[in-house]
Amino acid sequence: MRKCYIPFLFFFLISLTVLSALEYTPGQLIFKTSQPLNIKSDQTGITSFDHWLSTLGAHNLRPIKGMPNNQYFLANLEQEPKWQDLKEGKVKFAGIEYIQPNYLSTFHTIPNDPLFPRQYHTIISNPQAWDYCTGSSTVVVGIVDSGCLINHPDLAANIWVNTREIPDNGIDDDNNGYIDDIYGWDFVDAPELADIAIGDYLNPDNNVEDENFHGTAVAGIIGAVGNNGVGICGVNWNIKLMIVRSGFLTVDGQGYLQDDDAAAALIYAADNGCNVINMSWGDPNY
Ligand SMILES: [Ca+2]
Ligand SMILES: [Ca+2]
Ligand SMILES: [Ca+2]
Ligand SMILES: [Ca+2]
Repeated sequence: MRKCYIPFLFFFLISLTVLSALEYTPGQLIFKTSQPLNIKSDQTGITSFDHWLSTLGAHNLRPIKGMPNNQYFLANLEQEPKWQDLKEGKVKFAGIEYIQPNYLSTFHTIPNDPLFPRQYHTIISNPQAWDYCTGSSTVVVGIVDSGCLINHPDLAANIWVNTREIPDNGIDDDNNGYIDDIYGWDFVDAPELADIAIGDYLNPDNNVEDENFHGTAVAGIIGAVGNNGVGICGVNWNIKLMIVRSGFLTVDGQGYLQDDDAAAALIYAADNGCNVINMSWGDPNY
């Protein structure tokens, strides 16, 4: 009987070892320049920095989506730099403000116990607050997370809709740089993590559907429709939830958010009218 458990335990431990080891995206770095610049043929024009990049086999240098002023860039690498030396300032370049890994954040834990929402309402005294206010549809909260089940019966009425965009016509009607972004945008672009990622982790697009349900749970806590006889009641009964997907599912049922995708998502949320942005994720290492 005992033997039966060994392969499962082994698999579990292997999964933990592989996944817990990932603090950042292998084979990538992010850098910020002191001045705006244009990348040409994978060259920044800063000679010493370009030389250092070439020793790492850097390629596909590109600006991070949505970040301002052409100062934030991502590069793919054939070889990892000595991150400790960079951290300690032993390696630095004039014209480069910082160099960092493309860190991976993990979703904050939300228990799956069905009565948890009732507990937190009591803990933060929501019923008393609801005597004064139950939310407002003029307030837009950005849910930068794993996406959301936007047709969920207890969420649909509170999902933000981009009224300046005409759906499904293949045109960026509001000229914000994103085509048919009716419910927000999916910024997940993580081909480097193909070994552990599953589902929709490759192509940024207007599909903000949630695959590990973390974002849906977060959206529900913040703004499930209240007093409608359905499901739970959000802290806000009435609010607009802008879904900005930047995290994906991994084989262990958890997930990650890459810094470059999360940064682009935050910029989108701020530029498109969020009053508040929620980020229920992070990394205990920094
Ligand atoms: Ca648009
Ligand atoms: Ca359109
Ligand atoms: Ca990415
Ligand atoms: Ca409800």
